[in-house]
Order: sequence, then C-alpha cells, then structure tokens
Amino acid sequence: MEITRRNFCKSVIASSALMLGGRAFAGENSVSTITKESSMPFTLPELPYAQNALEPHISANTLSFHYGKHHQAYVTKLNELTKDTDLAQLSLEEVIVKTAGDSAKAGIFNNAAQVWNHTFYWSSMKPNGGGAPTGALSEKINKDFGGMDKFKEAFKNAGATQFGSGWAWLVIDKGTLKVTKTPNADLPMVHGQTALLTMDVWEHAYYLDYQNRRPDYITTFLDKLVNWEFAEANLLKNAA
Ligand code: MN3
Repeated sequence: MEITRRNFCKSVIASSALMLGGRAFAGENSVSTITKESSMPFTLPELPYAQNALEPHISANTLSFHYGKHHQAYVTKLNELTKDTDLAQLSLEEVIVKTAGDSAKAGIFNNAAQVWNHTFYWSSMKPNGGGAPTGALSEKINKDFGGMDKFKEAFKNAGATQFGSGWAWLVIDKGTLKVTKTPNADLPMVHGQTALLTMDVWEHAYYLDYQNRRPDYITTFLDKLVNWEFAEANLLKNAA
C-alpha cells in the first residue's frame, strides 16, 4: 500500500492520542524513516488483555488510570526527556542501564524504569491466574524457598513491608530464586538480577479497588491473578 506523507501524518495524529501499537504501525508500513515517528522512539505497549479482563479483582477503572494515564505518562515523559539526545536512539533497557545511579539523569532513569516495570507487571498477571506453578519453576521454588507456602509468605512480606511506593519481585540472583522489594522505580536489572515476576505496590495500583488494604490486594494478586506461565518462561529464558 502506497502511503502518502499526508495520509501518514493524519494517521499519526489519529493514533498519537493513544500511542497504542506505535511501533507495529511503523513496522508494518515501513515508514519508520519518517522523522515524525523517530521523534517518539518510546511507545506504550498494548495491554495483554482487555481493561476489564481482571475484574472483579482489579477493576477496569483502575486499569484505565493505571495503564491509560500512569503508564502512558511515563512513556510521554521519557520521550520528552530524551528528545534530541543520544539516549533516544537506544533501547529502553539500554537507557535504564546507562542512566542508573547517575543523579543528573534520575528523571530519565525513573521514567524509563517505570515504563519497563509496568509492561512487566501487566504480563505478571492474567485473567484466571493464581494457583501454583508447574514444571521447572515449581521444582526451583521448592528447592530455593522450601515450598510454595514459604515463597508466598516471603512475597507477601516483601509487598507489605515496602514502605511507600515500590515493587515486590521474584528474581534469579546468581542462579538462585529470591524475593526482593525495590523502592519507587528501582528494578532488578540494575542489581545484576533477572526478574521473573513483579507486583506493583504503589498506591495507584490498588487504591481505587482496595483503598488502604494493601495486604488484601497482595493476597488477591497471588491467589487470583499471578501468571505463573510468564514467570516460568522468564526462568527458562534465563537458563538458556
Ligand atoms: Mn504503577
């Protein structure tokens, strides 16, 4: 299909409100060389399910704000902060690693890491999730934690004791599974760890549905939402 510059610009304007599938749009139509596209290198990935798919555990209202407003705002801010810099040419992961620990680039790090963290969080959940892992991950949890109950206790504790905003994680650290927590935008990849799973414990993740009951949100995450297939796939990728 021949795409005229005029039509392309119209499409960009039409899609820029959402920024959904921005990269797919560019790839499918081979228009990534047009400067308008390259001036917005970071895009909001699509949610892996509908905004109401996690109900009744997480409402469409929460996801419309959390994904549509918060996650989108981190993407928008990251594009603003990296505009006309060398960082705009790098992948999201490269930006995160390159700016970590540099106080002069804290704003860029925070927004880049929050883009990554939220994308990872959406995939850490699924409709009809919960239950127990199987296969290699199940074996490794038994070996490294001494069973599922011990893992759950550690994960709940990490989420509940993260003071203020942050994240609870299941990670691989030098070949061993660990539960960790990080404040604000901090994340495993800048600590030499590989993330398998994450849970957002910023208040915006649960306040509309659970108000101040963070422990109820955490229990629901583990019992009804957690996506063990995603975690196992990350484990196997790390081992490969
Ligand atoms: Mn969040």
